Amino acid sequence: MPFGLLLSGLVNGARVGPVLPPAPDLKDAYDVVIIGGGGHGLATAYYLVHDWGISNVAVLDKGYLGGGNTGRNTAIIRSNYLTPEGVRFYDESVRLFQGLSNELDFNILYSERGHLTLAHTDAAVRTMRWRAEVNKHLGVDSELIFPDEIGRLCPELNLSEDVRYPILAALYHGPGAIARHDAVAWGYAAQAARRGVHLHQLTEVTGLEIAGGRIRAVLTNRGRIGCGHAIQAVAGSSSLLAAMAGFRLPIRTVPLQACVSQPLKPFLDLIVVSGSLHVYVSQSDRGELVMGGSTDPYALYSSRSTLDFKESLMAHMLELFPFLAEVKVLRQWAGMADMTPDFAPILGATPVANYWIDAGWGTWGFKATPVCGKRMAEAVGTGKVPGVLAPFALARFDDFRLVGEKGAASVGH
Ligand code: FAD
Ligand code: PYC
Repeated sequence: MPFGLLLSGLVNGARVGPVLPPAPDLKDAYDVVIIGGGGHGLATAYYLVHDWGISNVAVLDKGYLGGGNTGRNTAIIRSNYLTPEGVRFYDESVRLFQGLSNELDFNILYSERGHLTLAHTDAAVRTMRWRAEVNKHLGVDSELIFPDEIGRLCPELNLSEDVRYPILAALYHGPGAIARHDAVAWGYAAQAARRGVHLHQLTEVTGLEIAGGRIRAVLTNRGRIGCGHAIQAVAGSSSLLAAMAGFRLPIRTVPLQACVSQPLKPFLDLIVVSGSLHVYVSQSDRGELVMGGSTDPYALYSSRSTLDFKESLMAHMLELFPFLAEVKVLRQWAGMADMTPDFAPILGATPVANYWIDAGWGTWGFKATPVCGKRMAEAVGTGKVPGVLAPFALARFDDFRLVGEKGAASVGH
């Protein structure tokens, strides 16, 4: 229980939630400049000061804090990945998430639901079994279950064999959870600011000053800011920032859309995912169904939403939950997903000294917010990339050491 929340329940007039201090004056230079005020940038700022005592830090965002993919995702948190590298990494993040309301003294509405990934083909059953075995080997709670057990866990699912893609089995992952995504950004922002980090919104990085192979300054719409280190954590804009730094990323930016229904009486405890039907859905505390599907099939730097997405997602939703036919979609939106070829992130050092990267988050990076923040801060604080980040180095694309996670993506492609 976050202490602040308890206090606000017991003491009349007690302040609730994070209040950000007014933006301080922009300094000429900082020890560390973080480009991107999404969850990843803000978490890194928090752990830099909390774990390493580095407080001369600025977070710059061209828009508002949490206004990128952090405020646009479907907030699914899980560690049931396919590769040992991925499982270890996301498991650390789930553990950090479990204690985050207390750590940030702010209720992020963390809600452990259980996560069901449906398999409709023999190939999918094989991949789910594979994931279950890797997960169990690393101490992560996952198992392959079959229609009887699926029906007990989620009686609302259409388990008929007389449909286009009958459900053959599922990967069940008990620790699967959701959280209030904005609260994660606000909680990290407030705690970082309280410890002296400068948060500058409406501050766009337009260029980078590099000399002698090392980052010296970031150039912004508000002028030049010198820095000892810079970290780019800009998700959909990752390739644009890397181009300013003079290197290329194996990333395509594509839109990913989502929507919510009107509020319904609670009926869905679990998070349900079908990669084959391109559906993931959970029910929020407000009763809305939070739903998403596959990425748009073309590269685009745009966050517009389309009728085509809504129509195809609803068709697939109704295959799984036919009784929802009369339910209305309340609102729809999109984010920009920075997709890598192996569906794993790009973390750590870059060809430019003291210029660090946190990118390649595609459709899967919200759940990694705490572990990225903590371990990227450690990399900057110690000058050494921690072991849990090492497999995700940019250099893996030169060395043919990919971390193939496509089989663990919730989103069909
Ligand atoms: P963002 O939150 O995008 O922050 C980057 C920030 O950088 C932005 O605020 C932007 O304004 C700023 N910026 C960009 N360029 C500049 C510049 N030049 N100067 C200054 N600032 C700049 N992941 C999951 O784990 N589970 C899910 O269920 C899930 N569902 C998703 C559903 C949708 C519809 C989408 C779009 C994504 C989903 N994701 C999910 C992915 C997840 O949202 C992202 O991977 C994650 O939020 C990335 O966080 P971030 O902090 O790196 O980036
Ligand atoms: O990574 O679990 C995930 C996810 C779900 C929806 C989008 N991404």
